[in-house]
Amino acid sequence: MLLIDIADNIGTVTLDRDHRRNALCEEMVLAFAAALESFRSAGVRCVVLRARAGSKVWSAGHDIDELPAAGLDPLAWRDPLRKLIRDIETFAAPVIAMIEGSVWGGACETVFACDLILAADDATFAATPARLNVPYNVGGLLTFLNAASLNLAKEMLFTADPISAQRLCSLGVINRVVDKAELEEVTYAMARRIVANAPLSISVMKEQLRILAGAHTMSPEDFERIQGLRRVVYNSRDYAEGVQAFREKRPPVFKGE
Ligand code: LCV
Repeated sequence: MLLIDIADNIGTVTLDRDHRRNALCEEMVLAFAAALESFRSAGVRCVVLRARAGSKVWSAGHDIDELPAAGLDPLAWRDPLRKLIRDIETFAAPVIAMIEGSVWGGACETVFACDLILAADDATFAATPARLNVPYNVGGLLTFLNAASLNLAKEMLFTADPISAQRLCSLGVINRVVDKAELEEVTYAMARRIVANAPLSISVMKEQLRILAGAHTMSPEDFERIQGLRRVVYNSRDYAEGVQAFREKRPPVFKGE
């Protein structure tokens, strides 16, 4: 499910589950965590997260077959996607997302949680909770808010439309858009520049920025209100319809109940 490589203090993780469009299943997330552990032991100073060259789909997001039945929080703390995001954010060295093809749902958040994003000119990004009637979790929405302006986050989340890499780059969400033929060279040139700098300074600044980006106060009452609202959504008939429609390869019919 993953190809792992270490060269010149750069660790590379290649998503390799194309038959399921690199959907992020639990087994893949656990393999990613193991890869990061091996990178830590090897003293890796920069990670590149990519799909195989020429991929049409970078990742189709959360493995829909692993979404829980209605009545259970689909993005609870222990969910594989939540673990993947935390592992990226807390890894001591920078993680560069190297994107070609389309990115969907939780994979969009995964990319936005990376430290740097370099994308090919054909890459697109679609946030899809509204396509499945999934009530995104608070930390996940914060990832989007830290990456994009409030109205862009709302456009992505409410329309679920794929947004071009060029547009996200013009809005500061993506670091670089590069011609696909040069993407790998430009990405690894940036990784080498990071590796040549001081790893302690970089890892401490990464952790400081993670803490600052997450420094939001919320009253227990507000948090409980949000969780109650989310429970209504994942308890709804629309939640079951969203997953069922995907499995039956048909458009969902949402009734707001
Ligand atoms: C499991 C899949 C998936 C998949 N899971 O190929 O952000 S949230 O809240 O929504 C969060 C919960 C989340 O991330 O949910 C997932 C959101 N992702 C999506 O909505 C994208 C769903 N996938 C697609 O729309 C298409 O698969 C794309 C456009 C990515 C690729 O289309 P393409 O025609 O190239 P297929 O659809 O034929 O997919 C190939 C196989 O991969 C499975 C899909 O069911 C199919 O399996 P079968 O060959 O058994 O039919 N697959 C694709 N995405 N997220 N399985």
